[in-house]
Amino acid sequence: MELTRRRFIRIGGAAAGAAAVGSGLATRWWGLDGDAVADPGTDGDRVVPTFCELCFWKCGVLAHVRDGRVTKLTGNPKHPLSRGRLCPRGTGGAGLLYDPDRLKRPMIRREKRGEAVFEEVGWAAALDYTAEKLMKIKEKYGPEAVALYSHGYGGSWFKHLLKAYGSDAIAAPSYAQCRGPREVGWQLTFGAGVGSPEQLDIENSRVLTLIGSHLGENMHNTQVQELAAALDRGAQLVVVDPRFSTAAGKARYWLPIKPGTDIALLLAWMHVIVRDGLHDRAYLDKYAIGLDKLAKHLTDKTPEWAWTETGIPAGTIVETARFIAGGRPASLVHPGRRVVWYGDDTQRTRAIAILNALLGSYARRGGIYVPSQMQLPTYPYAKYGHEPRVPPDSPKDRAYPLADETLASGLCMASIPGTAAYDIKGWLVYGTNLLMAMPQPEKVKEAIQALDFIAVVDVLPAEIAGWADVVLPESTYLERCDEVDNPPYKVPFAAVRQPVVEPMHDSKPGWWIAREIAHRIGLADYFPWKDSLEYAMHRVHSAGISCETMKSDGVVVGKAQPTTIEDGLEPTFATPSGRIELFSQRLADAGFDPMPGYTPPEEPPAGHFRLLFGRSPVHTFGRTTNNRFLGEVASENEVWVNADAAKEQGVAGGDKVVLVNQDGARSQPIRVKATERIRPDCVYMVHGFGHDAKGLKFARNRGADDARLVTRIKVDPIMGGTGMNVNFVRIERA
Ligand SMILES: Nc1nc2c(c(=O)[nH]1)N[C@H]1C(S)=C(S)[C@@H](COP(=O)(O)OP(=O)(O)OC[C@H]3O[C@@H](n4cnc5c(=O)[nH]c(N)nc54)[C@H](O)[C@@H]3O)O[C@H]1N2
Ligand SMILES: Nc1nc2c(c(=O)[nH]1)N[C@H]1C(S)=C(S)[C@@H](COP(=O)(O)OP(=O)(O)OC[C@H]3O[C@@H](n4cnc5c(=O)[nH]c(N)nc54)[C@H](O)[C@@H]3O)O[C@H]1N2
Ligand code: SF4
Ligand SMILES: [Mo]
Repeated sequence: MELTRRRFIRIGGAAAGAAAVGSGLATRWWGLDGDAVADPGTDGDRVVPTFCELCFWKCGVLAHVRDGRVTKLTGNPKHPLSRGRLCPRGTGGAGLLYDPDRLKRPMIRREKRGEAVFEEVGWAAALDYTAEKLMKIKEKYGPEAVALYSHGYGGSWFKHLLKAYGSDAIAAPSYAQCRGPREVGWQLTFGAGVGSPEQLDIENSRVLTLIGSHLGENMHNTQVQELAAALDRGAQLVVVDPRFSTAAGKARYWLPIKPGTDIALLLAWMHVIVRDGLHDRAYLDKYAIGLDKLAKHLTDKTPEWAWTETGIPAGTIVETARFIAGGRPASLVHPGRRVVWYGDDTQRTRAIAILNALLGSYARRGGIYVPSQMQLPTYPYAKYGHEPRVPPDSPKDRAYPLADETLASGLCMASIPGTAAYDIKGWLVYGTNLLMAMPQPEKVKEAIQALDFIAVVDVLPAEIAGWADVVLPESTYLERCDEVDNPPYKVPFAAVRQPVVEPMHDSKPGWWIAREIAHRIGLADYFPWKDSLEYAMHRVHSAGISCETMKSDGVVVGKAQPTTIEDGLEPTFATPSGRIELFSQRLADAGFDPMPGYTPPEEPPAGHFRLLFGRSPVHTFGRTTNNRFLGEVASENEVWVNADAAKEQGVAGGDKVVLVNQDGARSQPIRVKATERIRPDCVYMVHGFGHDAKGLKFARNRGADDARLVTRIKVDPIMGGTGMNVNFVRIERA
């Protein structure tokens, strides 16, 4: 069967979201509509419902098992996030379970930190060692000197452990290196964050505008399914991206914007909408404040002005502004997810929020919905005994009072002695590969070298594990039960992760590891349950949900609540004024622009390109690039270079090059993709390749790592997010 490029990038209709239902593991990949290999024939298998951990979306999975082996993974039709389908990554989850490179036994470091020389030890020795180190730090510096970095759903046990121990220094790169600015931008405007899953009613949108956010490559399952459904129903897309993304291929308008100038475009769109009276006046009168001030602020933000900044012709700006307004209130401007781009990111997402407000799309069908959540009582364990101390996550004399979570970058810097309010001396790292996820990886290494202790809980020998003093091998999501999942969503629901097969090797589930540590440091009262399934079922039962149904269905969906004005919801806004704040007094009081302003980005130096990066539909960061199933589909990244620019540089498609950034940082060799699909002033690559960890035998030395080129950041002054699209590279032949 022939796989054409056209079919591969197709995201319409049934091809979206990996139509893997009823097919084998490696069959019917996203975009393929025939079986590539014979169906393994899994009729009669035992089926265990659980939820996915190949990314952080947590789709419901039906895991098929025969003779103790997982035979295939399909989407749970009852689960509202999967709706019967998984994305390609979720379908390939068994590639993680059966990864021959998995961490198999606990290990203790035997040579210098970072040299990755370890001795395998038993669990008792590894846990005793961890407990001893934690107690030493507590005695010497106090418990708040230990930080936890935690990403992924199994991290809840370690968060609980650290709070019980006495520290609130808990962070993930998914905030200050990802969603943070948009949460703050949204809170300042609507009084509530965007949340994850994003509270966006994409399936009912008439016009969907994407600023960057490359849905279809960014493969969060439900969003992509909803996008496909909306397109099938005739919804129109406006895509603003310097690169012709997969979504751009489906769009009515593609605006190849000059990187870093989006605020100018957003202001000009708002200028046209307000000038021409295309905004939802009745809605704004009822729910918003500050329209007069905004209108005044927009007076000189004309399409002609924005043209010179963005490279988008004034006529196109006017036309698209009218087009977007024409779809209101079911006209949704997506807030994005990885929004840490240029350091003005809170203001850019504020601009997106304000534009949505002008369209009247908040709390509207086809716009932004107001979620509901299934309430589950907490398990009755001991109350945390300590007075919380503010984590030292911002440089000494500079605070980010509007940040609503702790900054991973801040905790990292606070580990370099003498730079913060107090020094961090110990790290617990759960499910985050900080050396690829954090900007300025050399600083991360400096921070690690200054620590008294670092423990890593992971499933794979990722780069970060190589820097650990003790490595604690966790069982994968298919071998364990975690906390119940009950996120705010369109419908209230609760889902359980159940062990599908026995833990392989000498790995242990996170709940067990955390509890064993707790028992060794006098915190047994905080872990009174027998195991995590008993814990989860206690919570489910005390919410009045049948444990039997939960176990057999994997998910229980509650009664739908009104989520939009159309359903009878009367929205409220937890802002100081109780209204949508087009003008933010809070920002003004904190010394920031109360309405978004525009500052032009820096130009690339001669011979340089701005470095942009994004996602592959078949991988999640670097966490799946060692997965053989997924590696079969994509095993290395390429650098996208505009075809004319490539010619000027004397390189052609397929050539291997090295990218060298403004500070002299060099990438690994990477193949060129010469294409018309990107502007000539930037280059683009997928994040997550270019592993150098010895133990990742499949992924090692395949493609290049963008993180090592992010030696420069621009910090968002409002909430401390690390803008990372501010590095420039030149192209050298490899
Ligand atoms: N398959 C897959 N899906 C994922 C993930 C994954 O690892 N794999 N990760 C998930 C997570 S945690 C996140 S945060 C999201 C990230 O996904 P997104 O939030 O969609 O990420 P972005 O960085 O916004 O999007 C990258 C796109 O922005 C464009 N871009 C770069 N600079 C600019 C600019 O200045 N202006 C404009 N308008 N566009 C620009 C790039 O060309 C690229 O198409 O994806 C999620 N979904
Ligand atoms: N340069 C650059 N930096 C980035 C980004 C980028 O695009 N470019 N993206 C940013 C974004 S949007 C985000 S959200 C962050 C994400 O950054 P991270 O949170 O670091 O995510 P991953 O890279 O997926 O790291 C996951 C680690 O968890 C391990 N793991 C996987 N499953 C399990 C499990 O079940 N248990 C345990 N204990 N470990 C597990 C993996 O082996 C891997 O070591 O990175 C940010 N940093
Ligand atoms: S979006 Fe894909 S990888 Fe993420 S949870 Fe869902 S199926 Fe798993
Ligand atoms: Mo993210």
